[in-house]
Amino acid sequence: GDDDQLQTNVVVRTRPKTRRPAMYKVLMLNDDYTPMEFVVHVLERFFSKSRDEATNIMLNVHKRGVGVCGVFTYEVAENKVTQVMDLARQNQHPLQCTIEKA
Ligand code: TYC
Repeated sequence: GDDDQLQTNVVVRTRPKTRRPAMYKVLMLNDDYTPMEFVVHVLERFFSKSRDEATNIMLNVHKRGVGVCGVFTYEVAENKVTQVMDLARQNQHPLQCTIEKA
């Protein structure tokens, strides 16, 4: 009837198709020149670590060569790396950090 002709063939999903985003680790790399205090500052400022946490992470990176600063979506992880590298460059430190899929 008239009502059928008004049908628009739209299917409504009753179970929302949500996907968790892929997560990425931000890794801090050791070097021989960046001051320990600068690395601690970076971990406090950009990764919201307490002074104790930041010191532990920094010392781990110093001893083992690499450490995880945090795990984020790709966009946030990229932003963290850019912020860290910009501040390191401004202060003429060779500090490097990078992203790895979690
Ligand atoms: N190895 C540096 C030093 O002895 C300290 C350091 C720690 C540098 C962690 C970078 O990601 C780093 N001054």
